[in-house]
Amino acid sequence: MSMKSFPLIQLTFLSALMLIVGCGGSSDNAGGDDDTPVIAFVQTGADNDWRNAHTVSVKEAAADKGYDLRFAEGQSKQENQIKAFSSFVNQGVDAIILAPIVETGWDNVLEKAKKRNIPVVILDRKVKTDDESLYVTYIGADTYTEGKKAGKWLAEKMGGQAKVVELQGNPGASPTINRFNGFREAIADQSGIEIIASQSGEFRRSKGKEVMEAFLKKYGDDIDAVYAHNDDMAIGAIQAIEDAGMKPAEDIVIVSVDGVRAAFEAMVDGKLNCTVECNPLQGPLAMEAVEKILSGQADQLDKVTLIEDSVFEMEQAADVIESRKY
Ligand code: GYE
Repeated sequence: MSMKSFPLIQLTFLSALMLIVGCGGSSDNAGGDDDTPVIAFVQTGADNDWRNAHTVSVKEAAADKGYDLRFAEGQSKQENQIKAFSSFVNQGVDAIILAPIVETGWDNVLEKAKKRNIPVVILDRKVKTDDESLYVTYIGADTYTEGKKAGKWLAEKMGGQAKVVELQGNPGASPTINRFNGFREAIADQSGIEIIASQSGEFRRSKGKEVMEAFLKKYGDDIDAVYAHNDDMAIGAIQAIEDAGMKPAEDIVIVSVDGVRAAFEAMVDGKLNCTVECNPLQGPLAMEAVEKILSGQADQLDKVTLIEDSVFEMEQAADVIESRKY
């Protein structure tokens, strides 16, 4: 069901929306009458290296399948994502892939898509809904296990004794919630590991730096370790630690999540101790799911697909950095 008609008024609204939310890659055949499937992707934003690699992966995988991809990103605001999602429903696209910024608040738009028989794939972050039939499948990283791996690694590294500060991701986002809880589960039996402060750095480098500066002002030398929910915030924290005249990875041990290239570079430079991988190259899996759905084989898809990842330490970084794909 490619788009057969595309009223000018909608096109104008869409163009305006795309300007507002900074979208790219609108389809050339909007309103065209070939049979190319039209797939919409509603991304969270473009806040960090992981997110940008994720966007590229989805766009490339869509191109590989020969799909016409319409892209919108919410500039980290759910409100923008909801508007873009609704607009894609109104356009009657063939499927929508949603990477939801936060877990809750999606039922209305998902119901709207269901009423129009537009299948939805939830990618990367989870949604919380009482009605699981509102989406076909969820594909993403096992972010709870990532948090556990970070906690386990840190407890071992610190010999069970450390005062830890935590840089959380966006409030309400599934990886934030899972990395928060998974880490706590891993250190539950470690009475010597104490989380002395925990605040959101919004998964951003600049915000990670800002929050770490405040932590350093307040707790100074008491801080033994940083747990950052992503690498970009860890890199911001590294800058703050250096600005405070301390040595990252030596005076303060740092563990984060994602495994982006900049984290490997920081490890090679001896400034980051460990990163728990979270693979953003999810485009091919997403497009395989879309292909199954469009060919009437949605029932073959698992409701949940979790991607397993590895842990990388500073000592291995130089050997593996060249093989990193993001
Ligand atoms: O770790 C972070 C991004 O949702 C798993 O979101 C993803 C996270 C990733 O902003 O860097």
